[in-house]
Amino acid sequence: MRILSGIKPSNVPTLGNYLGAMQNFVKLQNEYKDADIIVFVADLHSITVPIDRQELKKDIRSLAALYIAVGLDPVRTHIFIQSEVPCHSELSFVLECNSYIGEMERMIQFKEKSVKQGLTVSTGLLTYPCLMASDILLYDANYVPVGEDQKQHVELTRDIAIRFNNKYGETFTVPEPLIMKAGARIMSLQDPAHKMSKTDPNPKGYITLLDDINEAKNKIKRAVTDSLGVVKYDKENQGALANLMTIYSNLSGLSYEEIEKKYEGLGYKEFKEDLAEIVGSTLEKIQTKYYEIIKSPELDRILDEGRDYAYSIARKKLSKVYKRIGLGRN
Ligand code: ATP
Ligand code: LTN
Repeated sequence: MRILSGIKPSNVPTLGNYLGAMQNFVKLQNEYKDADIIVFVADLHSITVPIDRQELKKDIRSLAALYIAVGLDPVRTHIFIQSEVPCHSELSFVLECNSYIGEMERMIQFKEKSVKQGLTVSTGLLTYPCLMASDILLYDANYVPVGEDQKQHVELTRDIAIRFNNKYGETFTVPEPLIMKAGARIMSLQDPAHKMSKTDPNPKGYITLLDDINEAKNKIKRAVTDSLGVVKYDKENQGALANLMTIYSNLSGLSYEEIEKKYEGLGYKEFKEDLAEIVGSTLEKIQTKYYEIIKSPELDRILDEGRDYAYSIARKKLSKVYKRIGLGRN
């Protein structure tokens, strides 16, 4: 059984990325001892929107180090950088020829991002789900852990795989998305109607894993809350508090009921102060490991191993695909 996932290296990952994706990779790694686990830095996905070259370089290395800092064990999990395995782009074109423009235009993320960008939407942003499908199908991944917002792309990957298998014969494993319920969608600290995003123009809305600890604590203390003044999980009427409770529950392991009990008769202030401490100590642990690994030659060794492992699997699959279609000489 193989589990595979990736994250775009655009800015530093947020607490949303951590709770919606990275933390789940670690849980799966520790739970499924027999599974083959592949986690990559999806750097080709980052260039679908305009991005500064220096920033990209820095974010690629930084995300690789953060994977290890949050608890991925390079002995158990293969970690690599997507653009170092050219098969991803190669298969992507083949899949573009086996999917429809209408399917791409239907993707919610495309619609949202293209509205934001107006006339300068790149072709790559439209075809991006084919690249994501390649990331998954090259490795015959069985399970793909992602946040709620990526579910539609994994479903499209399934459709493309099934269509290809029907047309050319059994070639790809049809993957399943793995959406972990709690923490699947962490919302902005300033606007609970929008997901926490590292591209939010208001930095008070998100906390990144490399934020200064005190600054991060202050963002929690200043997060918007509702007017009821009671610590009770009620997504409908107290969306902002429910979001903070989700973060609290995920980081502390306490259930919503246990948190409600703990703060019975107390206001938001105590709750937020404790949450700020919890977030602070989580970041501190991650950052200590991060600063150790980011400057060590060990990181390059891990990424070389990951690249070679990924390449050996991907190249075989791509040859099979080319043969099935009739490309090349033999
Ligand atoms: P952007 O915020 O720029 O749209 P993104 O954060 O959605 O980008 P990635 O960085 O590639 O895109 O996301 C990596 C993973 O983190 C995905 O599985 C995604 O579903 C998850 N994720 C992103 N934001 C959140 C969030 N607010 N809550 C939970 N999970 C999230
Ligand atoms: N598109 C995803 C990141 C991503 C991914 C993948 C996730 C790229 N390729 C393959 C799982 C499997 C995103 O933007 N969050």
